Amino acid sequence: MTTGSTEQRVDAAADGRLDLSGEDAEHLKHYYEQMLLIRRFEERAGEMYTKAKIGGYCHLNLGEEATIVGLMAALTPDDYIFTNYREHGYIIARGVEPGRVMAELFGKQTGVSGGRGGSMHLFDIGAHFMGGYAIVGGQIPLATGAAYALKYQERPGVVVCQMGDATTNIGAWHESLNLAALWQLPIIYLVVNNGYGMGTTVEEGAAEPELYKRGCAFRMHGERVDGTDVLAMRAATARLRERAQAGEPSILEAISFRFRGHSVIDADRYRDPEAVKQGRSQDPISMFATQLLDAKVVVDGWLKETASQVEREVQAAIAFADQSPDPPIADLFDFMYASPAPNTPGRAEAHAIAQQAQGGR
Ligand SMILES: Cc1ncc(C[n+]2csc(CCOP(=O)(O)OP(=O)(O)O)c2C)c(N)n1
Ligand SMILES: [Mg+2]
Repeated sequence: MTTGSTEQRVDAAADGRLDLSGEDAEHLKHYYEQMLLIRRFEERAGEMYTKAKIGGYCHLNLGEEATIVGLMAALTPDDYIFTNYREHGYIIARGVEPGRVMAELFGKQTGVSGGRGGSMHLFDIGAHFMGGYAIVGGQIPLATGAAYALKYQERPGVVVCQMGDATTNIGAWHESLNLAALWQLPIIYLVVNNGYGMGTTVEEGAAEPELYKRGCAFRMHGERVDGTDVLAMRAATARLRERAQAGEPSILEAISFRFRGHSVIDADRYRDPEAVKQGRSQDPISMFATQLLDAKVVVDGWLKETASQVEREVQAAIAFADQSPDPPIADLFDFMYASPAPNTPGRAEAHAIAQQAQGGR
């Protein structure tokens, strides 16, 4: 049931021999803008972390822009998305304002999760963006349950459950795939293979390192796609989305490259600098720019203008986050439980606790 046929597409894209005839120029330009927006957003997020504007953990999508934008281009508003903690780009490409995302990273009240989640817990119900999970594999049973709900309630749409390569070694992955296949759920398991789970390579961690084949125990279809090629990614997602709608869940393995360390504080000493240089040279954004120029979809001036417009947009997102208020102390214990629990401190106690923490000031 698994297929290796997509490996041919990887080669074709790597050669840059992509056929753009029949493509809508406005769509192509939009993909480029979105990828650049994610790139600049992430670069600036890394910078804001070093300025201590962002606390906690922070993982960037640098190098994964084409995977994200290609994925979103093939989804509809009915679809639901669950991701791991490396998710800033996904929620932006899903249409949520970058300012609300940056504000969440800053822990501000105007953030998508009210400043309570931070980098790893982005959420927006209107966009059907269901998070942002810090526990490796935590999203997989939930996404599978959501796919079950869609089917049970006879609602339209499919679920995309994104994760990293190393996450396919977690027990919840195998349990969830079993049920998804058994119950013919409308779900795509997107595995972003960036070669590493922190400092451990795929080959060191997975007995079957060709991850798209790992569904064979459940007779689940799997495909591998070049995650640096936005159009190949869009096509693969569209194909597997159709299958999902017909009750055939699948695995989509996107081969990708992590431009920096695992998180913003990882010095990345375990990777060969030459391999990193080589990986970065396959930059999905500049490769797409070359394709657009070659096909005369855009001219140099448009690329420059787009670059400045994106800079401005990210700068505005930072300004918005900076100027936004912190969440009020009185709300500190809100949303801890879905319904009132006797041991939940109230607003007065929240104030007292906060004052005590601040040394009685
Ligand atoms: C259950 C659990 N175990 C360990 C960790 C620590 N941890 C955080 S990210 C990570 C690696 C995951 O790698 P991968 O799935 O390839 O995703 P990537 O970070 O490469 O996108 C680990 C082990 C965790 N967060 N949760
Ligand atoms: Mg990984």
